[in-house]
Amino acid sequence: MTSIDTAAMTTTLVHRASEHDAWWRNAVIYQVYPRSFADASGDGIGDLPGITSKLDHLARLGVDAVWLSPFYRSPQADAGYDVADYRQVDPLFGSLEDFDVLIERAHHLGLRVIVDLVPNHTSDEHEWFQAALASPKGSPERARYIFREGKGPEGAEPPNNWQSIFGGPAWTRLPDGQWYLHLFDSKQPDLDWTNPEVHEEFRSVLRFWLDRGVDGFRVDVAHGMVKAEGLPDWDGHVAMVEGVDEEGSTGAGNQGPMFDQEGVHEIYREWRAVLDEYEGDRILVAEAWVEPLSRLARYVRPDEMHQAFNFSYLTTKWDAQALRKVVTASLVANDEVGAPSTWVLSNHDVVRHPSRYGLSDPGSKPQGIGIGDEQPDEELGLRRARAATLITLGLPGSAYLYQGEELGLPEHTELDDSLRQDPAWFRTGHTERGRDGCRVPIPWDAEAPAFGFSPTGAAWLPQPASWAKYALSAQRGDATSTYGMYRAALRIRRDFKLGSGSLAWVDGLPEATAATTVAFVNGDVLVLANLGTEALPIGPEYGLELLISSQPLVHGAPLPPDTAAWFRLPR
Ligand code: TEU
Repeated sequence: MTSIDTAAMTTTLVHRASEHDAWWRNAVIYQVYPRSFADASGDGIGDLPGITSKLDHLARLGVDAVWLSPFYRSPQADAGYDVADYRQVDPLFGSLEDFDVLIERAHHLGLRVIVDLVPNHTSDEHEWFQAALASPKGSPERARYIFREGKGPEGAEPPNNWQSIFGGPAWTRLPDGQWYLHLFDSKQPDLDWTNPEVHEEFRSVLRFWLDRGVDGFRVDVAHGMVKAEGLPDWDGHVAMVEGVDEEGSTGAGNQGPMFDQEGVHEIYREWRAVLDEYEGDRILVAEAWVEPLSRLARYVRPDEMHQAFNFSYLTTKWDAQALRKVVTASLVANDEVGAPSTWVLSNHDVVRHPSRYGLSDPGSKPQGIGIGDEQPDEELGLRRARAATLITLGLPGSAYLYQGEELGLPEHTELDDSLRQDPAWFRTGHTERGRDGCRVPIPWDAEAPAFGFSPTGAAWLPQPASWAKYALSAQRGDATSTYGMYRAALRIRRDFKLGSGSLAWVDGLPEATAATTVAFVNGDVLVLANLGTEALPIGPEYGLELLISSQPLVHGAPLPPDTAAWFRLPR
């Protein structure tokens, strides 16, 4: 078989190197899920002092910023995505003073800090909702939420047929007969974004955190805040963990009268103006499950948000051609509006990518994995995940990492159902396993109780015994470990300025391998990934210098299946 001949290589340029140097355009941002990162208090739930104690780990890893999932006062009906007070830290996680210490330490280490903003809904325990319950129909207190009369005799049926994303109806009835809308749990009533008071309040919340020094906000359900006028019926249903359809959609797009309405863009323009009043480059990142990518790009137009998670990329299967297609579409769509692409493979809502890639349909997106479900092939999944990471970090743009992926952590797929806490598990009548499996506390120390997550050995979800090998302590100092690979990749990415680089696909690969190879050039670096089942020959004579590989690789030897590598191109 002919090998890859870089001398004869032709390429198709789809994205030019960026001339902008704002930090967020090429930043690697690490998601911390506070309840599962590090527990300083010993109650089994991670907290802000725990995070502060591990910031040096993140600095050493080489990321640029940290995004913290919600730590605000909350009854924790959806692990903090049900906020009762947007300006207070929940005692579970610490205090505002703890937050100040965290951000000061992070900035000292050169790490920026992004916090989560949950504007689609509040907790039902928020003082606004409590006031709405205590006030009559038609009152200004109720006008902050979406209260409606029901249909049918005595209004006993919900105002429309919308389903909650967590399952069950999206409406709950009060004793006085009115119904309120909740796209998620009944303890998460949706705000009415046609009400100027809601706008005013959230501008003020933004200022509260900007004044405390945050570098930006990840905006929860950024595609859902405005609903179509009249709240028309819709027969579709969006599940929390959407399956991937075979029609070409990756499953990242949410349609329906509650998603991607024009009005959301006005909100982001308003917020952008607030951020622009502040010094430093403060950013907004959209959690918007919107397809196609050209629609998603509208969230990152110059006067709106800075970044939008690329869920189309996350939901793409382990398939070289599909990856090439989605990467091209992403870069083209974002270039149209002058925004970077924001690559992501895992977060607190999806099955961890090593486990997704270890399924018989690799990269498919299950609604959680439980003991009765197909169990991923752990070794194969990790092998592919490591290759996927080198593809991702080799792409120009920004990238998000989810805590634990630098350890190669799989999903906990054998969690006892009795321990599950995800509202989706309960609201679907135990048909969707939900997201607990990707939220299990991080193993830091193979020898310590709860693998060093907490000083007492307490952990709100148990870690599998097999996680000892993933602990940081078991990987540190080992260059071939997943942790070692991430550190090296982040360093090389920085040295070669890959984040602000270009992308040109390599054409004319040997026919037998073209369909199963991801091959692109970013600046001086050739990124090669073999997703096929045969080794991919690389001509040693062409002077490719191996920079890093996802599996041990001998110089000039063929690239094994499910392996990626970065090479420096000869000058
Ligand atoms: O998730 C929202 C979310 O993922 C859905 O909006 C999405 O449309 C769909 O499920 C994907 O097909 C965010 C948080 O990340 C999550 O943890 C919260 O539970 C949720 O919002 C409610 O705040």
